[in-house]
Amino acid sequence: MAAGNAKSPAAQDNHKQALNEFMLGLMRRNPGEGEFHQAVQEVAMDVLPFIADKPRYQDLRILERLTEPDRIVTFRVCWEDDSGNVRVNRGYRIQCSNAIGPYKGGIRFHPSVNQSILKFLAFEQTFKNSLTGLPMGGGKGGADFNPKGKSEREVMRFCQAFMTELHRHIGPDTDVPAGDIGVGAAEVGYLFGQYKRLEGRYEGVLTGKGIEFGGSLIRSEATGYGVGYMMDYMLRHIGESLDGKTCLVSGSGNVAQYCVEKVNHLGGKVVTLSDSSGFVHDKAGIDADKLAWVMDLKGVRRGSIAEYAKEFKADYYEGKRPWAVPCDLAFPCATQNEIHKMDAEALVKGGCKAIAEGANMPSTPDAIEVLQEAGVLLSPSKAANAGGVAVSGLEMSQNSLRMNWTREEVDEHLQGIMRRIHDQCVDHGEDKDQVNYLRGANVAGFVKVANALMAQGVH
Ligand code: NDP
Ligand code: 2IT
Repeated sequence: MAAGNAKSPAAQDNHKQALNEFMLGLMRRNPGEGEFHQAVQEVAMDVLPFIADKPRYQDLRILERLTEPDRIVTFRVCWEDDSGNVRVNRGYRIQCSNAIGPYKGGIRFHPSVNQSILKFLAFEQTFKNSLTGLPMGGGKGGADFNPKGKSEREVMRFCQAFMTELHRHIGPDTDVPAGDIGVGAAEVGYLFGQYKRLEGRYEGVLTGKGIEFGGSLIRSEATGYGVGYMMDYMLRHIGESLDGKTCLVSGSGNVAQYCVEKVNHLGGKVVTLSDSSGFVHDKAGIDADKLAWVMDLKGVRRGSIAEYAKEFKADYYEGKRPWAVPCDLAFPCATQNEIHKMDAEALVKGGCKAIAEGANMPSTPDAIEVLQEAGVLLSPSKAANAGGVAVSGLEMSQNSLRMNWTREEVDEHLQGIMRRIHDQCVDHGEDKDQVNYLRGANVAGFVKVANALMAQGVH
């Protein structure tokens, strides 16, 4: 099925005007929320032309409704550090849409967290979750808490204080949070413990839990593995494979680590990793042993990626991103807006042919334009990193069934879900000679949520 966009210059002018009007209204209603504007514009660019000849979507104001979150909760998180000082942070939960299932999405602890960033993430999550085919709505939460330099007990006390307010807004059939930047298995454990203490119920209210208390096998690996599978399907679609390809990965946290593992498994060679201090370039490739060392560095010792360069005699570039290193494929897995226009130009110059986004919204609009003009295949985050939330959905299923599936069963489901996401992108994004994965993901993600909203009456 083609997206059915009218391509005449007059139709394109109309689409441009509709987009401008829509964005002006959105920006007026949401001043100072740059990341939210960016995420909405990326979706509206594809969805407005798609609904141009579908008056029901317009009359029922579906896109307007989806860009106004169902609700936003903000709250004070007050806790004591190890020296007995009282600390105050701001917590959030943004419930964007529960049209197709309970709100679902991660929790981010990072000093940069604000309402704009969480609104963009909750909005994106709504379409991503729709693409998985599982019954999950979209939400996101977090706090401007910086876990860096905090002791384990401080992190625990912060999680307990955060959940002391959050618990009244979530539940296994209302809103099911998980991890994101700064929130991994340890934090999910502390959050779960506090929820259970407050509610007195043992239920699947969070995903990414430890295997011993209701977690799913492969959840930790799922986002990074899914990114690898998506790239594999994109390459297969054009008759190629990852075998022998030189790959750039940014970030060195959960998503980056398991992306490297899967790329290695599929025959690619990863030569970079990064963090907030800079990036390392290891021409010899980051093999399984080096990756195990990185997992310990980041997951246990909470150190800087600069240490990798010393340990393995690799090059280290302080304060820089890896995109100027020549490559075949790139996997941004750190954070939003980490590929700027200049980075995109460097990627094109360096020979990059395809990108699968592990991080949420890692490419700026300028960068996307450069990449698309150069014909680089670009799987956007809402498609490429959906494996994480997909296995979260499978964790919810297993909790409801009160049973656990094997690694093989979960991985098989994950591969099937990523393949179906790929195929939906092709269905809605196939152009003459190339798949526009951005449009495919935006339109496919939108249609299901929009139809559910329409069926449920005006609200
Ligand atoms: P982690 O906290 O495990 O790792 C984050 C990584 O990104 C670290 O290497 C961190 O560096 C780096 N980073 C974070 N913020 C910045 C910044 N402002 N500038 C430069 N580097 C930065 O998080 P995840 O791996 O879980 O998340 C990475 C991305 O993937 C995020 O965009 C997240 O939203 C997305 N994602 C995560 C999913 C999941 O299941 N965890 C699912 C889908 C998407 P440092 O170590 O120095 O802090
Ligand atoms: O951005 C994301 O998809 C996540 N952080 C995972 C969300 C989830 O509920 O597993």
